[in-house]
Amino acid sequence: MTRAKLQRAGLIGAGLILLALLFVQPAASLAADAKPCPTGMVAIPEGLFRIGAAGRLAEEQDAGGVRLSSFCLGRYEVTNQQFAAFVAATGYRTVAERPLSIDQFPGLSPNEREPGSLVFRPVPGQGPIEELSWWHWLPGANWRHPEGPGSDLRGREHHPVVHVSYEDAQAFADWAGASLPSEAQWEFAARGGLKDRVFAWGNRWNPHRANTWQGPFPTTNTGEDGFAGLAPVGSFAANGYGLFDMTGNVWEWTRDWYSVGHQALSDRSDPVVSNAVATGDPRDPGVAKHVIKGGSFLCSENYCSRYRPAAREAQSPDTGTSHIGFRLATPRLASA
Ligand SMILES: [Ca+2]
Repeated sequence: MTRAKLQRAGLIGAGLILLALLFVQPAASLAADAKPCPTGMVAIPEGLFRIGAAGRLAEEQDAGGVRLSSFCLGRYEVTNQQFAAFVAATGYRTVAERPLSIDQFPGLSPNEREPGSLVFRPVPGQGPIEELSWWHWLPGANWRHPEGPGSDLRGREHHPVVHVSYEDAQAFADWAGASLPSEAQWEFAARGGLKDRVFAWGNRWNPHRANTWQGPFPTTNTGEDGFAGLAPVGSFAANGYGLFDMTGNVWEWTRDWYSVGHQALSDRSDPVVSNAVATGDPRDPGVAKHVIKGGSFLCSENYCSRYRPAAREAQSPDTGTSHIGFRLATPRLASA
């Protein structure tokens, strides 16, 4: 082990101990034969699985065998309380809190370059609904003010942090001495030990197993699952690996760059698509995007239904929204 690795191992310990103190529920003990994961993380066993799903959405196709080494994954999505600790310790300012660059956006007026983020608003039920018309650029919206100026985090300490870009999530992970999971790690973990099932718990949809949208999207969320918006992490049952909110609540950033299908991952060990693919999202050519996983409280049966482990979306790395967060991963530490 190199000095750099030793230093990093020390950071992992310090950062994750701090995180452990902030978790809202105690971690379950690991199996007796498992090498330890940091407190607040779950040991995911090594395994071979078929990534993606045949016969569903185009971007999920070309499911192939992927082999993974054992790793550790955050039991919960990173919360506002945890992100606040990071900001307090580092003075970090998120992308949504910075003005848009005049170099990158020379055509915008100073007012239009104000810091802000994308916020979801339900659409009135009358008349035709334009695709994505439920997203609104809101100056002043950021992780501290999820619905813009006037909103705050009171009572939301244990909600997942939102309005975080990929860069913000990566900065938090660096501070914690961890990383973001790869798409393959995330999907394997979301399956919870089940093989080729549609959902994280089996093949039958159950709105009471996760924070999703009930009712016709984007007009009416009935809140049948108990939450019309975000839920505190861990509000729904864990999957087979003891992981919470791998279905819904917030989408979660992964390290992989997005392209349609899984050709780049099939028949590989511990794969990650680490090269930006500017043509990866045919809906938005020229923009390289990261894979996000798990769906959110906005995913519904009638519109998105991307709350399945195999489902995926593409997200521009500089763009956080009110329904994207993340969780941490680390390599499985060797036993002492
Ligand atoms: Ca989630």
